[in-house]
Amino acid sequence: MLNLETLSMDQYSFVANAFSFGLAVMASTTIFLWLMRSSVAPAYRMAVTITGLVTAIAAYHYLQIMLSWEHAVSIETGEVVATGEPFNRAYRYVDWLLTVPLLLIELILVMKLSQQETINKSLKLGGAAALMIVLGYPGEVAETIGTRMIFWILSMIPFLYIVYQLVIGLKESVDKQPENVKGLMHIAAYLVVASWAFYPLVYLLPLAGVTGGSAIVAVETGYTIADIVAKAVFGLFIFTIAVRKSEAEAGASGTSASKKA
Ligand SMILES: *C/C=C(C)/C=C/C=C(C)/C=C/C1=C(C)CCCC1(C)C
Repeated sequence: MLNLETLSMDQYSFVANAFSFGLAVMASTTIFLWLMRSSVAPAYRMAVTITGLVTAIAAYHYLQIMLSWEHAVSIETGEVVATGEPFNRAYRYVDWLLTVPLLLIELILVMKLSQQETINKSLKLGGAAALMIVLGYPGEVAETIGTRMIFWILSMIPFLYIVYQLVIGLKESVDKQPENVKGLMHIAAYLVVASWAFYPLVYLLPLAGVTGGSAIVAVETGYTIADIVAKAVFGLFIFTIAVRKSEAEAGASGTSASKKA
């Protein structure tokens, strides 16, 4: 449905630059998070490690996406010509399949709930997230608008379940967090909802009358911006929460505040 030959040369390089920017952000965030890991208390190191793992997986896939974009077309006398090698949209979906459950697990880990609750919530939310991505893919690569629409609707079911869980289901756990991070925890949960809501909207753009080269630019740069917010910006939030909780627990050690599990 999205034909690369409808791109102008400027549109083609704009998207190439967006991928390159995405790669730089993901790679540098990974280095930062992993280097700073020891500045949080041991209880939060797993959350920070996974946060960096998410951006590392994304950095690798942005490299692949960038190369696939390069190989899919050649520039001949100022025109974008398809080489016959397809632009591989599966890289994004494989990336999401791995990173989306991990993002929810980061959020759950930094809350430091009981072990049972951590496992329960990770399985429920992580499973729903994986299902959402699997259901979205057939529509992303479909030839017709109708198919794109059907898989959008199917994928929206687990998506809405996750939103419900983040806004209502986790509220009780968020309310039990220490005072100095409660506000940040709320923002983190809403940041997930707001940044994730961007994806189904971007997916719909080709159905909303955006066509040809503009549709490709809108979808590819739209997903790239959303990825940067959902993985790197969100990751730095999780890191900040881990630092604040570590500080609060060090300050309160010996009092009941540090005994919360
Ligand atoms: C780092 C990548 C992230 C956070 C990706 C999130 C992706 C989504 C929330 C995608 C959702 C979709 C729908 C709800 C319907 C249409 C198909 C998707 C997969 C774009």
